[in-house]
Amino acid sequence: MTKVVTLGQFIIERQSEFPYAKGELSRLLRDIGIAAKIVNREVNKAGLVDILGEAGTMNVQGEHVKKLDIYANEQFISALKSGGECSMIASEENEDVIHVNSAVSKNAKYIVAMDPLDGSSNIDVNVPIGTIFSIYRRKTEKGMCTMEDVLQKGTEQVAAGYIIYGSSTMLVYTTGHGVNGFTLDPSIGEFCFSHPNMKFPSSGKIYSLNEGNYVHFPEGVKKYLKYCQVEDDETSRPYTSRYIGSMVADIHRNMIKGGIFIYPTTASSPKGKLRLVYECNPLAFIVEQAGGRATNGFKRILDVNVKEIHQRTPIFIGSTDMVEKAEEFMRQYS
Ligand code: AHM
Ligand code: MG
Repeated sequence: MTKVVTLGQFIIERQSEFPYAKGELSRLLRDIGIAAKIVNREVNKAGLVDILGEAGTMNVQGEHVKKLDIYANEQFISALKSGGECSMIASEENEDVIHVNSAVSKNAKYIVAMDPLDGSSNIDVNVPIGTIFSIYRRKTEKGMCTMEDVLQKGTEQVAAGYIIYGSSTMLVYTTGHGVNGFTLDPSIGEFCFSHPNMKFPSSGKIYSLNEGNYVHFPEGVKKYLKYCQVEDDETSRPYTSRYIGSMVADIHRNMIKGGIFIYPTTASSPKGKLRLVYECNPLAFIVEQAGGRATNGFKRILDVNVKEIHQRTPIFIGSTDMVEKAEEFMRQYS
């Protein structure tokens, strides 16, 4: 009989691989796993809002129904606060950083940046959504954290991961020693080790970007898109277009099948739409750890200087050969 390894067991077995290996990072990952299960339970019920009440209104029991992204934010923050290993949190849902001031946490060694529920436009339509998280070791020794602790480059991440709430729910993470994936078995309520040592295919046939923005794309992206659509037997073109509109789901699919995801600058988002600290850096870390590539079209995402927590960036991420090809077009035309 195959032995089932749960996320908790796996984290303990691999603890020696973690930087500083003192157990704190293991506990932090475990806390994130617990919050993910609670959020998953609510995400699965999202279709019942008509019965239970629309988000932002009262449900039939007269209780206030929270929007799912607010609910997810609260669950992750509460798990991180009570876990005691995180001293500061940056979240897409909060304008400012959150200092965890409890006696146990204020000297904790780790900072977490997160997008608690990414793909918000898909929440109400039963399409995969995700959670993205990034973990840094704080720079200051103890006491209240400063902005220096959170404004670290992507290269300084000690761990990063995502949860995809899809046809099944998965948690995928890295601590800089490859990428491993766990699938939630709802019957036992555990994330079970299912995708060992995930690898991004070096080339692929899928391109994912919002083509509706075509007229506003930089010239390099327009030319790359045309390249993807031209017939060529040797490189199996034309490629296939797949765009879910949930970055986690688009990148997860591409990691399994091979492909590129692009969110470039556009006329309405001249700095790009996606956020560096809690969307692009963690996904870039995971993708690089799986053998893929992530740049802003010219420069490695993980090397971009971080000036503020909600900073935006264009992103080209996925199979190395495809991202390099897109960069060639960017260098030539943009
Ligand atoms: P969100 O954080 O408000 O959900 O926005 C991020 C999402 C990504 O998951 C997705 O790739 C992108 O926005 C889709 O944007 P668009 O609708 O402009 O294509
Ligand atoms: Mg988001």
